[in-house]
Amino acid sequence: MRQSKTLIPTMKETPADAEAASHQWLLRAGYIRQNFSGVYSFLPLGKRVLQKIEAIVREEMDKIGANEVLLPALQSADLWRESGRWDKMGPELMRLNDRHERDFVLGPTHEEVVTSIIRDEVKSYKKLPLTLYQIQTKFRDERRPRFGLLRGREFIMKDAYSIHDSFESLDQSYQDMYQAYSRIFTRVGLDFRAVIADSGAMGGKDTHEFMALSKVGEDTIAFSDQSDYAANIEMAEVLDIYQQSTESMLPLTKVDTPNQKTMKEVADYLGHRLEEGLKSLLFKVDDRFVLTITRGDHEVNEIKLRHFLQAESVELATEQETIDLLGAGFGSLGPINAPDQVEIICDYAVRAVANVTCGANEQGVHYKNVNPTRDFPTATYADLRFIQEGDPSPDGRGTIRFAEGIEIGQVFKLGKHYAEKLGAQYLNDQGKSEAVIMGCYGIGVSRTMAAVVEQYHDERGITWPAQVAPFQVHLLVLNSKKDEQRELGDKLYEELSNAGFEVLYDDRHERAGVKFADSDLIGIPHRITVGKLASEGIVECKVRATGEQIECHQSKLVDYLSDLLK
Ligand code: 9G3
Repeated sequence: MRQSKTLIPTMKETPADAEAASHQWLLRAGYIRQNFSGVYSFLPLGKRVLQKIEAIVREEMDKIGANEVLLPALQSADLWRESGRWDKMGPELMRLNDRHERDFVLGPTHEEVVTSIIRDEVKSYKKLPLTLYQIQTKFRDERRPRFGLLRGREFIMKDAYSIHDSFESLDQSYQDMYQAYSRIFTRVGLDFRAVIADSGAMGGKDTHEFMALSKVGEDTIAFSDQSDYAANIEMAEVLDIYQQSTESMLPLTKVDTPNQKTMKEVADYLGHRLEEGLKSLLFKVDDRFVLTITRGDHEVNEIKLRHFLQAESVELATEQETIDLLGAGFGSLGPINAPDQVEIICDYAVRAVANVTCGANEQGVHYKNVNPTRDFPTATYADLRFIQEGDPSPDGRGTIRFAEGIEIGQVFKLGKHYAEKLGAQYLNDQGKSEAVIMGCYGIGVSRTMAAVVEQYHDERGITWPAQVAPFQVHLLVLNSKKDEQRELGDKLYEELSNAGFEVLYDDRHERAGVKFADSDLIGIPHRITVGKLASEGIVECKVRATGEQIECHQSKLVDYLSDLLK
């Protein structure tokens, strides 16, 4: 491609509202442009990178027997009414009407569409297992689109759906997809982890998220420093291996703690460490109230609470509900003499403490010398707290560390959820009608492109790994007014292209400084510069990522590049 004939609008300055590195560089290097909040255009270089990533995805999907399809972005609301998600989803679901005032959605995902196709076209176990995938635009009306392609309102996803007549068959596809995802993200050049995750509203039990490590990631990963254990912090399990206190139990005593609201204030007022106090939070879980008790230095993990209670919804009770039920506000809650209808659930760490403090369910009054097994013996115990750095890894090997990650992929075991909702039945080998079993698997393709830039850039611009770079070679002629330079440039452009290299040719009438700066921004792995030594047939070859450069005679160029790129 000749730069004089394409569109690569580089920018000298960093756009003010671009915080994430990938957002800044993709804008400055002319890969994308924002149309409006959360919606982007991919310009020629951006489109080429997308195609490289999509090609790797397609190769790996086809290798595991997935069949590519293209499903409509425009989906009938009727399907979403059948699945129950028309009412369940909030403002994130893009809805619209056609000229006949019929309801539609712009697809944020395609479980309903796929299940409706299977319902109509797959009636026998002989057709199973079957995996379909597409690479297609998705629409989600994010409340706060941010970080450019990392969280857009219109983005490109590869979404796959596997259909089975048994859970063993689903497990096989899940493993196949899991391995294919590992190959894809490795080939794309990302430093990533597959982490145990929460299936959220999707139902089903097993799910893993693929996380590209990056400071700008919105997810926190808990991983072991001595094994391959890794989990989204929402799911990371905490072992019940606490040292039981040997203190003898002291008599329960009430103490006044006027105007002490937070755990810290109470601990300081009563002169004890944070972990020598108990934190009580009242939750509304589906239609009942639950009081959770954790050590003062731990945080309740609501996802774990929801899983433990197998509940649909978990939310903190309002202060008014708390006062009405327990007789005190947030700062003075406790498990002692709580009303019988309030279920008390403690994190495992609570069972090991002795002579601690907790609220007395009277405003500004606390208990001290609280001993859980004596003072609230009916409590149940569970793994309720968020894991913390330094905790032992749940697999018993190593210690937990945290890292930020960008979720670039997710694999789910859906089970029969959608088939039952939409009536996708098949006849099994006994002639009995059964609901199909499904798995679903997503990769954020445009988000992956941004994740690569997050991991591959320096202070001058992008440093693409060769396998997803928009071109392999950036050919610069420094002074196109000089015949010998322009002629050698044209000759090399033709020669390298004929040799099968993807070449971006900077044939513009621009100063050398502009060309070098743009080349650093754009980040193509290998730069060939035709300059003063053109008359001797000598060009400069520079590796963008490392800065190393050599002079090379034009006759050796194809071999030099072949060694580097093939
Ligand atoms: C919606 C809206 C947003 C959503 C969903 C539905 C996320 C929704 C989860 C999934 C699950 C898998 C297939 C590919 C892999 C991920 N955000 N999810 O279902 F209506 Cl507005 O999309 N789908």
